Amino acid sequence: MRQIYMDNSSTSFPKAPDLGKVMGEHIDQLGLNLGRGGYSPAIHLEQIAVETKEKLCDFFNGPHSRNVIFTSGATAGLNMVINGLLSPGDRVVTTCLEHNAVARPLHALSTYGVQNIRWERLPAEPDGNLDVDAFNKLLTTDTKMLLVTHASNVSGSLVPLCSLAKICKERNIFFVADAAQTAGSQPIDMKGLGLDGLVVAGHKGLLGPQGIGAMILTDRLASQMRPTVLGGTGSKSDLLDMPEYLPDRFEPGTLNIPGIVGLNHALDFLASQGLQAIRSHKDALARTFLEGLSVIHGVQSFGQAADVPRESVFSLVFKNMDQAEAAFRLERDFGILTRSGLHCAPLAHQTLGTFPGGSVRFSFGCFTTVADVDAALSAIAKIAKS
Ligand code: ALA
Repeated sequence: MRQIYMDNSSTSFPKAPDLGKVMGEHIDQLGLNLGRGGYSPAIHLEQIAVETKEKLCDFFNGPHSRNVIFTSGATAGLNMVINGLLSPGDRVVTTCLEHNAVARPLHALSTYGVQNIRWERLPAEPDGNLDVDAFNKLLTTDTKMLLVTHASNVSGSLVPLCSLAKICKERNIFFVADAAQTAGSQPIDMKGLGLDGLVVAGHKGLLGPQGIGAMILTDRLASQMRPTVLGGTGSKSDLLDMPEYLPDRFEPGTLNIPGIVGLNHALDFLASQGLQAIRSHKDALARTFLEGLSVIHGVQSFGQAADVPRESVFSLVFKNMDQAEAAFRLERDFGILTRSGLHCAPLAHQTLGTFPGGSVRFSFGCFTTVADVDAALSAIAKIAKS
């Protein structure tokens, strides 16, 4: 039986062609540290790291390559922004679609300890649509930051960054987007949108390896953030304080250099394909999937329609069946790999009305084919009928 991978929201698979080969060659031939030794191979590695940052900066139209900070992934970047920016008494606003990478640190700050941080969430419609007017009311001038997911990892709904950015700018509120689901899949223009911060994972739409991600900060946001992980940077080593300048201020310790080399390679592959072509392909898959679903009984789907811009991530609830059982049968009988449950996003499931049972999530990647989608539809119909 052919295996069909439909869990690209967890991590993309396959990755950029030859990713493993490129990373393996790096480890075997040049697996040194960077920012430490002054010898030429280390300087060469430094150039690869800077080049990777330049590619990320271009890709997202960020402020400057030095404002790109490597992280271990989106969760680390989001924690660094949340814990580094917020101070006692601050107010922070998010959507109610957030992943636990945002919800758990904010819950901890607003519930435990002496931080007295106020966290408010904008409710959304069950289809994931947000009411921008309601945001307008919630974003009072005492709000320090608006932190939103760019797309729900449960329903695929996109959050309208453009309208929200305008309100934040008018009120001098830091605006940060969690692009774990959309980097490499949707166009993101940091400068055009006026985003202060963008957090991305390297291992999803960017087609790189796990363990590498980035946060891109404007100087304005970075200057207000405390580093939350402190240590050696190979720079200003005479000081016990962290360096003031970027990226060193937020990049202590040995970086994931094989991950950086892999991400660099993956960014070249993405550039060779073109983001627009990837987007059109995924949009076509989404239309096929949603059209097919509309004639299948016994299964409910959530999220926006195919004619509305969205991510190609879909949550289904099989009626009269445990969702984990449905996912199990999808794999056992049809070779289709999905993710069932709450997808680390209980707030989003509460919004959709699928809490605590969860859903079966199908998430397409740039290598998913129309034949894969047809096979999924046929499997869903058979399971829903049984
Ligand atoms: N956040 C990832 C997901 O949605 C892991 O599955």
